[in-house]
Amino acid sequence: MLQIAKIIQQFKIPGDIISVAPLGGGLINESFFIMTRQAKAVLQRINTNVFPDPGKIMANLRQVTAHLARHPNAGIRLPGIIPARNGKDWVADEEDGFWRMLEYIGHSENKARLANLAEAEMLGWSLGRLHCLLTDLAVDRLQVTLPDFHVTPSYLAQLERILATGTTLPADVEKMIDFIRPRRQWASVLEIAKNKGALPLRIIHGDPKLDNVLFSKVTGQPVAWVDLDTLQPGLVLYDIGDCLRSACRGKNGKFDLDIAGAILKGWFAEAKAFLTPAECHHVPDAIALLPFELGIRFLTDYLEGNRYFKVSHPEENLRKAQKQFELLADIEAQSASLQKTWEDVQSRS
Ligand code: GN1
Ligand code: MG
Repeated sequence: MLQIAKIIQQFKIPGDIISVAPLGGGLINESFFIMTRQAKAVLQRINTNVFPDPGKIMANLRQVTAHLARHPNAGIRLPGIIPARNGKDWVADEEDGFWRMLEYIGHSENKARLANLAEAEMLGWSLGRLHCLLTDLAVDRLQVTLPDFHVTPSYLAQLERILATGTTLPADVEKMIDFIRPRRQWASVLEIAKNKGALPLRIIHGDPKLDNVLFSKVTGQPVAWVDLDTLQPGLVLYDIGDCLRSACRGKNGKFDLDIAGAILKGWFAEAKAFLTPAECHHVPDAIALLPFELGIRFLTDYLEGNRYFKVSHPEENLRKAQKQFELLADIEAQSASLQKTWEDVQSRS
């Protein structure tokens, strides 16, 4: 049986443990909020089925936190690493798995939903700021923690392998497959451009969804990005697509174009310093592609028996896939307005 106190004691956190509580709703890793008499911290067990070599995650995190710490006016930060007593950044063994401890960023909160356009603009700014700060750290200094993450055609190929086995599918799955089919060619749009050398590899967050940014409870401003396991080389377009995917879905399930415009405005205020014309050109594709990709990932996991994402009931991945495809359908319905919004953001900035 896992004794969490035994794990905590292996990290350089001072004071006796007062409490340990589960933290956040992540679908991959396990996170705990730790309080001792003298300190607070976040303890996480990395899912080694998803991340086969978590040492790479920690090496990337160490480099990036050190890099940001050198910027006098960074404006945004990442949680620091609390080292282990063994001299490394983590503890690991066969039985209990791979654990790391990170700084708890106090007086801050994450948001399930944005309250207004000002918050949306700040969210966009905080992502653009992170991207901008990372442009002067050479991309080849970072290791790949999760190969082919956000390579949509790879997820599509995985789904097609399952379908090729000829299993009988329920009607709602058939409907989703019918939705996916006409979009298969388009799903390679970013990969084709990347492989032609038209889109540069940059250091990206990889999972910059709304609830991975912490806002200060004092100033209301974004202060830190968390969930850094996919901080690795990739396309910056994956990040802006994923940010809008997570933050622009309104209560009615529709894509909120005003929120999208505000996020893009905040992001571009920083990102215009480095974005290439080809990257700018593909922003609308990325906004549509990320919900498509996540829908495919949820659906595939459902068909494979819910092995990747944590679920609390067997149909959860299927319902989540449906929501992503509905979001994409609405993005497509508003594509002309989205294009115009993005053009306005670029010309007004
Ligand atoms: C996973 O565990 P969590 O929620 O931070 C996933 C993301 C998805 C997200 C959907 C490594 O992140 O790509 O967007 O679920 N992370 C990984 O909720 O697969
Ligand atoms: Mg994550």
